[in-house]
Amino acid sequence: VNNRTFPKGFKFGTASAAYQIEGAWNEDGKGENVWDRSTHLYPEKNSNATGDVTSDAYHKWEEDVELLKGLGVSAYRFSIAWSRVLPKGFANESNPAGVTYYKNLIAGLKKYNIEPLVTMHHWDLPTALEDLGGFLNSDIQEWFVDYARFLFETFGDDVKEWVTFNEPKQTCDQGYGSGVLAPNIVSLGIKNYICGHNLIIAHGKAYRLYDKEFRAKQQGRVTMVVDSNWFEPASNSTEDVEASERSLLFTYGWFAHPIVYGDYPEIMKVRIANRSKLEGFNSSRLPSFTDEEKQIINGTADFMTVNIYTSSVAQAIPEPDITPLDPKRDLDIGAHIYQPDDWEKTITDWFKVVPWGARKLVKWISDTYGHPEIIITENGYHDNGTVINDLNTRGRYYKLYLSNLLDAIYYDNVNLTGYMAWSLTDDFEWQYGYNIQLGLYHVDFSSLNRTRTPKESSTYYRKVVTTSCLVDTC
Ligand code: GCO
Repeated sequence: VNNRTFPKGFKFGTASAAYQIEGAWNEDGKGENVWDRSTHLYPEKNSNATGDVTSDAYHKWEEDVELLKGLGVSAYRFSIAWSRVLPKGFANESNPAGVTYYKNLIAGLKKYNIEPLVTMHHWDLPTALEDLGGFLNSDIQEWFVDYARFLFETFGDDVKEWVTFNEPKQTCDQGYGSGVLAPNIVSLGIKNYICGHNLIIAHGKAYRLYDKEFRAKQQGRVTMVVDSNWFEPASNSTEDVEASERSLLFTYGWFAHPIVYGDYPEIMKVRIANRSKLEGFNSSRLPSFTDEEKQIINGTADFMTVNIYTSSVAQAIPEPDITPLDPKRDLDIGAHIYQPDDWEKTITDWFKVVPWGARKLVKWISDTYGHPEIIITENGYHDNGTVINDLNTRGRYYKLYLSNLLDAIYYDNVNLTGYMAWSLTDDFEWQYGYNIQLGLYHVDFSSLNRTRTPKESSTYYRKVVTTSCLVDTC
């Protein structure tokens, strides 16, 4: 084995999410979710686009499974749309057609020995539950456990890798903080923390349910998918190095610390409590876990994950005045977070190509959480969706990121066991609609049958997957 070859058994796959690819938003008994509602009610918040049809995977899943087979991947990460299987969110009323859809998909994958890695919630909460307060209502903990039980019972004999929630930071910060994502509630610094709190406990309770009633028989694993940038210190001053660490703890640690160690990072608790006091709140804006809750959530990740696309710089700022929370200058974190102009950019502000950041981030996760098994659950490159000859852009991005991840495996001793490229096909990209795309396969959204065309990057990825190697001679 040379150091450009992925270890034996390394899992390559691709990732997707129900609302982004399925379409069929109101077909065969599916209930409405918060994304259906947001795109229909607030087109201006969603680039005037909807996921009503998108890449139409609901009807074209067989073709997509063939594409996966063609890539040679051993895993496929997808999500179940809660409101497709439980139209009103509650487990007492299920939708047989929705169940059949996922049963067929799972069977189709297994026929080709492609392992399903299933996300239970990828942002598409049923509106029936949102109308009761969604993630702001602590009852979500029980709604979610009932949903999880339904999924374990219905699919658990075939699904061995479960993800409870995808990118809770975005669900909460953007869904209940900045309001950029559905359900578009604006309450930065307050409701986003309440959302996160309920979500973490919901995760913990679902994990305990699996332990108690399903694990012995089904022998699967349960985790959460957490996203983060790497935050490079602006300088090697102690202050900037600390600002970088704080940024990681407020981003990745917000969710990872509770599910690994049973509580929020100390620095988060201290900073938010102090600031809340100065702001005149009579308790911290960050809720605290009871002892019983701590026990429920402690140790509830069977393996760790990370979605990484890009990196930022973190710079210490003087302890700020108490002014309205500004997402650009995150006062709770106490850092100025930015992406330098001279980093390689793509077509959006959001995104710089920073391959070395991926290596540093997985090393940080490994060091911070006791050398766990880690799977990259999303990584990918976006452009405006018209580029088929993407070998030197998307293909290059994959090569550079994978190369840095190999360095993490061989030189930093990180126990990285899998990698899911985002995404198999072009899709609905949330607030960007169809203006940015990340697929290995192009989708013609103007054609009735949503024709898929391989991009050059799919050929590149196939080569990596089938040889496990990044260079020509391994
Ligand atoms: C997530 C991600 C994906 C996006 C991807 C590319 O929530 O897991 O946001 O759904 O499509 O990050 O933008």
